[in-house]
Amino acid sequence: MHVAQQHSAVKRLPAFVAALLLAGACAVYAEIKWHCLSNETDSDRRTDLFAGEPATTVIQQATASSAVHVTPNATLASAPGLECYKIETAVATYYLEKSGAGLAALIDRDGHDWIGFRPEPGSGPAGEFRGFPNAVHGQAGNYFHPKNHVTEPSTMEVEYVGPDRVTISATSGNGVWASRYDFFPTHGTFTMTKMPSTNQYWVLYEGTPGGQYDDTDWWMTSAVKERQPMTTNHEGDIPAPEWIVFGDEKLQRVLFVVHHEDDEHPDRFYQMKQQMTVFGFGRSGGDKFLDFVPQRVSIGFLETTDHAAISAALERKGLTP
Ligand SMILES: [Ca+2]
Ligand SMILES: [Ca+2]
Ligand SMILES: [Ca+2]
Repeated sequence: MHVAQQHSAVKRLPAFVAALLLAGACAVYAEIKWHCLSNETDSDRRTDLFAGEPATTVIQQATASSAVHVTPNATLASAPGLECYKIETAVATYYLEKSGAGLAALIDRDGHDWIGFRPEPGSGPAGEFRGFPNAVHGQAGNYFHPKNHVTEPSTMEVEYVGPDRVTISATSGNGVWASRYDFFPTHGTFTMTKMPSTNQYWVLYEGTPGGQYDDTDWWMTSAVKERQPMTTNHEGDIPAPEWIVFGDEKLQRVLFVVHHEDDEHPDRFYQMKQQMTVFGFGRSGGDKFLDFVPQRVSIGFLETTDHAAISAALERKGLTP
């Protein structure tokens, strides 16, 4: 009996050691995760403003999930009857409306839709005008705008699906315009890839900062470092780097729009009927100025409202020169 007990204890020993090692490994992992989630310094936070880094990186590795996930046939309650690609990341959910080939919704981590497209004819800035990039308007067609009664159809195709990128292309029904959407863990990038030599385009953000338009919503650019109210327009070119952010006084978050290629063309902002933003790269009045391809404009969220932190984050991600 005594011998048998000894033998049994010896047999159990490896399991006991394994349990100790496992407990130790868990403790180390928990410590690493705790450090990432809770113990980062202000400096760390400043350098990781695309929410979720590095904490989310740890979580994502732990759950082995993709950083960018696409659902090919999604519907959007605010745009009934229209089919969308739904692209989900840790910081944003994008709804890319298929027939118009434009973003109909851009939803932050708290559920606020910063675009708020609605297709009802006649809704104007309260719905049908909203979207991104709304790039081709009244020149060789109306394309790359979520489908309203003016938008003409495009065809879209998923070109690539990987854990860190989803790429979807779009071709206008008349065949003369083409574009591409790349969705990354931290932002989305629209690229105009084909255009007629006789026309020009713009790239617009027409939407609802923080989920709805408020007079207290605000904007800043790379050059305008203090918050400007919605009632203040922006006229003229944004000097390099070309970016603008929009904020909502209730949120410690901005939506950014970055034009990767600097130019001297005007970049205009105004609010329309206190219902949506109208911002355009390559826009003055109703005139369009973007005159070559490829050109890229990225859009996404940053979990800060600090000008210097925004500037540093966009530069670090390679979105600005
Ligand atoms: Ca708002
Ligand atoms: Ca410029
Ligand atoms: Ca410009």
